[in-house]
Amino acid sequence: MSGDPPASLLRQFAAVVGAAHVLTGDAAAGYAVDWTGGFAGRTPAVLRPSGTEQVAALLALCADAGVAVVPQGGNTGLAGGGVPLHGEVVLSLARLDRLGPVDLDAGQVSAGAGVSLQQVADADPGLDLGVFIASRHSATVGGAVATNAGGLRVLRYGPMRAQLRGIEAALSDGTVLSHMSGLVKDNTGYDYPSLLAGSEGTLAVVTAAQLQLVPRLADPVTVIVGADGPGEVHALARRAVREVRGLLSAEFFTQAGLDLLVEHAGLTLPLRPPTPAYLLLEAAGPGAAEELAELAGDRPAAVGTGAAERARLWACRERHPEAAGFVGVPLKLDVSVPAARWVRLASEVEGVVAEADPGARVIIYGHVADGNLHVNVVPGAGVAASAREAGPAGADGRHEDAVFSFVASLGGSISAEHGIGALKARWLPLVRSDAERALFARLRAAFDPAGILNPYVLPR
Ligand code: 2HG
Ligand code: ZN
Repeated sequence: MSGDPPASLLRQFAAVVGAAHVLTGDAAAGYAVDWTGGFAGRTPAVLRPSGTEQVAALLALCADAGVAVVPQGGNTGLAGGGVPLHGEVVLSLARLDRLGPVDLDAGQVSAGAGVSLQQVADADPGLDLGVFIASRHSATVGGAVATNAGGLRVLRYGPMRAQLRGIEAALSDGTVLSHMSGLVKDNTGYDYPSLLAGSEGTLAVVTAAQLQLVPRLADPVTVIVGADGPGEVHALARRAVREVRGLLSAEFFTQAGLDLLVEHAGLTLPLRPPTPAYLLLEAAGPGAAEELAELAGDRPAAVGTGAAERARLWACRERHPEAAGFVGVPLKLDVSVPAARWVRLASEVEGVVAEADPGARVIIYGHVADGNLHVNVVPGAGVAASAREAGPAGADGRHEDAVFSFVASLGGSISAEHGIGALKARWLPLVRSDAERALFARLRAAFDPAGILNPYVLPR
């Protein structure tokens, strides 16, 4: 169907969720833009179901009417996959907020799609969620599964997919799939929970997940070590992975990002004098402090043990996603390469962007032990002006062309964590073959024959 859904369909939606939970006009506007301001669309209606059956019923109505749907969780995504850029109906999962009792035998909990990651982490004082991301207070279970969120502890616990022990989801024809058994070992057929992780709302709508929790670690130690550049950061991180037994995080950032945060967000420098690059390491357990100190050697370092001091150090890294936003609307490119090529990526990417747009500002940071680099680009003045009209996240594609081609030449991925979304669909052929994309399309047709689920995310 083209155009907005007719009033009769809106009435049918209201009959499922109640009129108060079909938002239109100004009440819907906040759901049509992401927090960076880089993705702004419009939606004729936001639907706010309170349970899985309602989700399924709404999807069936949309499928019958041929109305496209964008599922939305905490709206903290960074690739535009949760924003109605083509006038889709928004299906907000925020009210699916039931957090089950913790199963202490299994160390697991079931959580509705709308439960925040922080609520899962707080479910039991002795347990924690292995996925730890800066947006954890707003980001929700459904969105984190759908995008296979990564974050700051992937080197230790893996991404969201690795925490999944079961899933409940609704297909676009109104079928509810539920496999929430929590079994660690379960070879009874296709692992579709794993397939839904990272599917970006294109196969089914995740309504709940059974999540494995991890032991809560007492007294982590955080260290920021100063380094002369990506080469030293990478060498130190590689040693840390081998030598620091309780390592949880190995994060990279540079003075360029820090300068913006000091100027605009009131952060204080972790080290004086400043150094060109930084490695933040966090570890817990016996010997953590000694092993981190040994690793830092006589390099400049700041150590945090108490909560306040650790938070101060972490802010230097965790607030980096905001840094480029102080000088413009950033393109958020999120790439990874094989470990041995990370130093080339981190050292050369700025030059690669400059060739495409000499006026661009580039801020890099990321998860060095995962081969992951976040490249935040604020296009140069001339480019930015045309950008706003040109579409989501600005610019005309030259920055993506440059960075993604470089990454592909290094054998890397154009999305390490955030997904393909609306931002990167056209560059997927750089990293996925015709045969792979044809398989994606067949999977998609099998799950969503009506073609209504996030139709503009990942090419069909
Ligand atoms: C992070 O690692 C997130 O901080 C966000 O993945 C990265 O905003 C970004 O580009
Ligand atoms: Zn990240």
